[in-house]
Amino acid sequence: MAMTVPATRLGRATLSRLPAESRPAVLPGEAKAGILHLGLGAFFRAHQAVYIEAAMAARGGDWGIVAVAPRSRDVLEALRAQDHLYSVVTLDASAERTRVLGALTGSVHAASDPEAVVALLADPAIRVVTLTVTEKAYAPDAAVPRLLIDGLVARARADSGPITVLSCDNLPSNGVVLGKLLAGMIPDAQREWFESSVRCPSSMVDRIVPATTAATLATAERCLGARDLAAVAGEPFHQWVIEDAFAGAHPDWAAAGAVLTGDVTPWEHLKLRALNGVHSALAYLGALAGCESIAEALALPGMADLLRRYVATEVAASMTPPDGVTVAQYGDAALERFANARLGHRCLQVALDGTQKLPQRVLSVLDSVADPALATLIVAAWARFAEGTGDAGQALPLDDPRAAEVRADLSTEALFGPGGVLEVPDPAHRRMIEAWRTALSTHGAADLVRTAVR
Ligand code: CS2
Repeated sequence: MAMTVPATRLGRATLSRLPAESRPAVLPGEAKAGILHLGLGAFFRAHQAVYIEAAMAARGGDWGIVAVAPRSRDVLEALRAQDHLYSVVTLDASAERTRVLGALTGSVHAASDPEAVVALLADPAIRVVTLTVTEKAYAPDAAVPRLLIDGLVARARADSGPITVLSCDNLPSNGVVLGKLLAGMIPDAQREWFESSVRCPSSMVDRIVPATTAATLATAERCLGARDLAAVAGEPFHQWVIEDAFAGAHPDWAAAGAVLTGDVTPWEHLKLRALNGVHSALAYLGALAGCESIAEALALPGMADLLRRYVATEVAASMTPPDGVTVAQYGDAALERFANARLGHRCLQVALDGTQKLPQRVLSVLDSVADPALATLIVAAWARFAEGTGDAGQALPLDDPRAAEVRADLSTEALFGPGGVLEVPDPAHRRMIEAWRTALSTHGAADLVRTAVR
């Protein structure tokens, strides 16, 4: 009788049996902790952790990462059972590679053990904090800023030295936003210390990292010969542009391929508008048309032309790109990345939290060009999506922190008028949104996309 032998779990004990190309660049225990990361999601594991490991491999330094899971325990438990080892599957259009990362040195569950996070922030060995906590966490009443403040107060009292707090979320001027938020919350007694010892550089992060699925875990297991329940998958492309404004020591990120610059703003605008905004367009129009994935949405007849037109005209007119970069070319490269069908990136994943994403991704364009013919279509697609059913009557979940307000009154005036959930100040623009909503309801997204750009 055939018996299936359960695969060994990834861990220190299995490292020597991994294929050579899958072994970590830094072995567990080789580096001591120097970074605290808040937000243990897939994006952090496939992006910042990879850069930090590469920086240590190239230049050494004690930059091991203690990762903090704010709420959910699943990934944390999986990592603990694997000596904090996990792998990144890189999904090329034609191949897949899997490599184990050795950058994590520990983990903390913030919801049940906030004191441990505070103690780490007060530890002089920790000199950098990185954050991936999503757009909605940048509010004074959110848990993470509160925790950061408690930790910074403890650090000031312990006189543990300067610290850099580096946001890696998709917000424009993310460092400025975070710095202002923390400055507004820091008690008077620690204000002077805060001003001299804490820096919040801005940064632009980029890598498409879809949610881990059973297929991701199966690929990792096939490549490693061991089971990894914390595996993540991402596209080959990755980029990190970091403002060169640190409080003290930090990893040699440039040695890992990151770009350090005096001003991240043009990179942030470019990425948020020409990549993320287009991503959101694909998510809403695609979901309405019944597409599962972003790659499928991009393959709808007329879609690529429409998005190319949008980037080359409206996005390009809304901003000045970084030196040496053309908005249209950057947009074309983004479309090529979205066409990677192996990613299986679900429209509904990108559609999450629209009220938190659209301002910087699309309203920023809509508000700064003379004729936002297509920016208004993207906003209309979101509103049509928020109505809750697609073109074939399929249910579309509105997963958004402001879902209740949105659903309370879905009229264009309520959503986008004065005091609306997403304000569009110009009444003429609101009329354009309304006209697109009518067209979307009448023809359906697929037909509209096919004929919108001629
Ligand atoms: C996406 C981003 O889910 C989304 O909203 O647009 O996560 C996108 O994949 C990354 O920003 C790419 O760097």
